Amino acid sequence: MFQRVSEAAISKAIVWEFSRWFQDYLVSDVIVVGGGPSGLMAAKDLAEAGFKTLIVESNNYIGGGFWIGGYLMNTLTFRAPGEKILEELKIPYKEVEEGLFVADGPNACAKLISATCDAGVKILNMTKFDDVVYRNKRVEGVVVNWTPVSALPRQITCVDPISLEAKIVIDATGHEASVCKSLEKRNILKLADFGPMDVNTSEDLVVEHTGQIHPGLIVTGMAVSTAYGIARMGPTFGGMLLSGKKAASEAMKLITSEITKETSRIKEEVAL
Ligand code: 48H
Repeated sequence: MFQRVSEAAISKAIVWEFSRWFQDYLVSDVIVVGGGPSGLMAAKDLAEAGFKTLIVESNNYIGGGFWIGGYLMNTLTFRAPGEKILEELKIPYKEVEEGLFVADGPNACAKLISATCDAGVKILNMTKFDDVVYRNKRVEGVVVNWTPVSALPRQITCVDPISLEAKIVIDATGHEASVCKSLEKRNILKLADFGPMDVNTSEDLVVEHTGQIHPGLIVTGMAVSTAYGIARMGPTFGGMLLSGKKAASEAMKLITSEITKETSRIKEEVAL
């Protein structure tokens, strides 16, 4: 029934295809660290707009906290206007009271991941953010290693990481805010910690504060709460999706304005 191929041909297909696209993405327009709802949303919008976008995710699976809602119950909640994004992603939902919606976690997460992949985003899973590439007082990439390396016994962990470059890095690592923390460690940024639960203030503030936190670095999703000391919102996800959308549009603005500046610089140089 199946085509006869050699075992080596299968190995060659994997190595050839992976190294082909990986080499291409050693330099991207945007690197999104963390593949939860905010990171996926940001990456999807960026790739749809034609930006070369790579997600770095430490887990084997992407989706973060979007597979499961609260208390290990896989029903997700969204407050209006979050349902507009569910419609955009063709995720079925129900209104349970005015402006409060529920959706099935596995279906919602699978649809968001599928839309992200269809948009052309490349994904490095089992890859852990370790540090930033920092030049000219701005973030210009990430230093990564395979996740299992961090689980190796200390005496055999002398495995150096590698670097990936980008015009913009987005910290979408959730509560950890790992990229922001790597700058805090060097006294480049001062972070707060997320505040206690208050859903009615938190989601608006998260979206409001989503944006560039340091040259070259945008923060989105729950990492925004950690960075700015905003109240947590519990298992409700409209804020994460809208924050991801805003992160994408901020990244596009920054990249476009850099291109405009560079073009005028070249024009001036040619005119001289
Ligand atoms: C690579 C990493 C690293 C690393 C982490 O937690 P997430 O789902 O993040 P958000 O911000 O998109 O969504 C938050 C939401 O799920 C949530 O927890 C809410 C709303 N909580 C409210 C509350 O009150 O608690 O996803 C983050 C992703 C995960 O997939 C991690 O594995 C990944 O980032 N990640 N990837 N390198 N160092 N650290």
